[in-house]
Amino acid sequence: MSKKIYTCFSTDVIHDGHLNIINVAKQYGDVYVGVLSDSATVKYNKFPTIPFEERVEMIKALDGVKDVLVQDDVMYDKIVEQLHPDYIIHGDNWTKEPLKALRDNAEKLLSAYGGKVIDVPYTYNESVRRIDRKINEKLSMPEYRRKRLKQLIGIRPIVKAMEVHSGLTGLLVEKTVVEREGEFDQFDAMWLSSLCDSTAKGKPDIELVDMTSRFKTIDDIMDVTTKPIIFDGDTGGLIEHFVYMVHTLERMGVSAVIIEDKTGLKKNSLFGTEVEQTQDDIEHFCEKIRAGKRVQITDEFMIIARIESLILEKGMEDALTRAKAFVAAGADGIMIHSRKKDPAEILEFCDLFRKEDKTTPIVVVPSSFNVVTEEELAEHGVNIVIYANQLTRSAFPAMEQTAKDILKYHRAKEVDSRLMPIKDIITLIDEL
Ligand code: SPV
Ligand code: MG
Repeated sequence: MSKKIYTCFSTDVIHDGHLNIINVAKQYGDVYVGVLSDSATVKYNKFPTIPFEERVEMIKALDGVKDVLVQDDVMYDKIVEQLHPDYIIHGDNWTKEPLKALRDNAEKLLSAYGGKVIDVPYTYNESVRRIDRKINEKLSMPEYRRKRLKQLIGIRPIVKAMEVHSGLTGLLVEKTVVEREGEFDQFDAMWLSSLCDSTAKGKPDIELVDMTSRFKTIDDIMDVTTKPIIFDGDTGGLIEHFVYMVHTLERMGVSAVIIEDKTGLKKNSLFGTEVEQTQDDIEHFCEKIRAGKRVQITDEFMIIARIESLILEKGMEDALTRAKAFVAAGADGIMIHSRKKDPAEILEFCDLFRKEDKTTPIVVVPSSFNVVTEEELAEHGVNIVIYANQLTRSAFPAMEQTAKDILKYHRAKEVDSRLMPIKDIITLIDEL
């Protein structure tokens, strides 16, 4: 009986590298190719640009492929149980982090019955580079990027968004992939925080940084990334202005705007009742939502209503009444905020809201109630978790310490061991 050799493709385009793997694999026996499902792909790879069924057909049509299998998990356990391959073959990029966990997993499973892994030199020539670039460009186009947030809500147990305020922070959120205990993970989306966008400019978070400047930040980020963007629209401003904000964000390819039900001089919610903040009345805020929905062109863009009742200590009942009214006015999602350390009130809100509304996406920002896990939030019906400011808050102390130490020692040697090598910064930035 001929030997079975298995490989898994997580790609939208077949290039020289894949053909090379099949050619090498053929020499060992019958070639079986797995196609990674969407939900597994988005854990560590780019979002697929073609539907799963098309990827299956594309691989079935390849010369030398005996059969195509669906691979639902990034790891090989189920496939090995199902197919019992003699070999698993992969490009040798899986000998390095974070993909090394894949190789370790394959090796462990195969060694149980004498199977073997095969590493083939990873092909990265000009043609592969061009294909990578084309996929990236497609993913970054407004019509592809805009709809991706809704797509991700459909396939992720909880969508994870991370704060960005510059091209560099965008790149970090775009590219960071980790592996922990056999699970890969990456951020799904970017949060364009008003707090961090303002802070990066040394300005207070009071709707002072104007929209022209905020759109420029979006443009800087979009220019070097592909992931969907959720924009912190503060109060949305005057209704007459908010419609123009929606128009521009949608055209740019932003996926969602979140506006909060406050009025007058907005202050950051994390001040709570320590500063004067006024909540908008329900009908006026509904009017704003309706106006935004009226000018929206695509079905993909989302206007998410953020409720400040718990922040302003107006009570759960008020928060729920508002949620119901805002959804009825057309809001595509509800963000509920709290500055308590204990997540209890947030979870209570989610449970009560979900009793009546099973589908409207819920968004939370666990800056204060940071003990809560993504799994717990998902269990209570949360769809999007936003890490709203942690990159800024981690970068600033590191920069401050470096500044102090250079002043103290009159040279930079003492800080050098803490710094990222220039070479690594250069490789972070894509060459065109
Ligand atoms: C922001 O990040 O700007 C927010 C979230 O609006 S919070 O700071 O928690 O209010
Ligand atoms: Mg904000």
